[in-house]
Amino acid sequence: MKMTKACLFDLDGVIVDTAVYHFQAWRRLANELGFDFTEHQNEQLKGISRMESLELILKWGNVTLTEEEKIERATRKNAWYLESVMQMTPNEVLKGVPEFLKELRANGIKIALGSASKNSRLILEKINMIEFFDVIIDGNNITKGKPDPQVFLLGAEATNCKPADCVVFEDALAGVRAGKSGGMRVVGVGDPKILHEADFVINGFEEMTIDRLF
Ligand code: B16
Ligand code: MG
Repeated sequence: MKMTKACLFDLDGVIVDTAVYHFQAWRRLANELGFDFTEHQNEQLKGISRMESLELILKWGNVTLTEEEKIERATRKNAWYLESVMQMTPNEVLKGVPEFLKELRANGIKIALGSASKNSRLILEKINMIEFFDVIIDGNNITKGKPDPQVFLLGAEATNCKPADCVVFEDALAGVRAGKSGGMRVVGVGDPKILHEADFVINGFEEMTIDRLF
């Protein structure tokens, strides 16, 4: 029988939806550089790191920058993004998440964050969720982004659990692949057509209960 000793959660798109704030800030940056991009293109930025996102956006706009200019632009984008993050409230936590995390905790299952974001602690504080997490692994701890499994392997290790005893929750295909290649079971959160490589897909946490983990 499969055991579940730890659950590893992505942040953006799983616990809370920060994608819209990323989109607004990246768009502002693109507009400054003289071009625009669509919400559809923005989908490709989900789950990937800040610098990888910038590279893609610059490609869309056919803009070339020096390494120094890239860092300067990414820093500006992050400052705009943080203006939105500072306004976030606990109302933005996605439906059913606190209830599910309480259920995990009541059953002695460890809870870890596995996010690409370097702002994850601040976001978790703003939405009043930081207390739930036994372990936080994020963009500050990793050298390889998803689909590399590093973020989830470090999460499993920090909870003292084997990958086979962990379940990952992910909204991005790159994240589903990261979990699977790390040897974990993966629950997709969102569109089953995009996340079909997951073990199963939920629409949201209202439909998730602990018995579905085993
Ligand atoms: P930051 P996740 C990811 O969060 C976002 O989905 C992605 O759009 C963003 O570029 C990345 O974090 C880095 O964020 O600029 O705050 O370091 O889905 O891995 O929780
Ligand atoms: Mg995500």
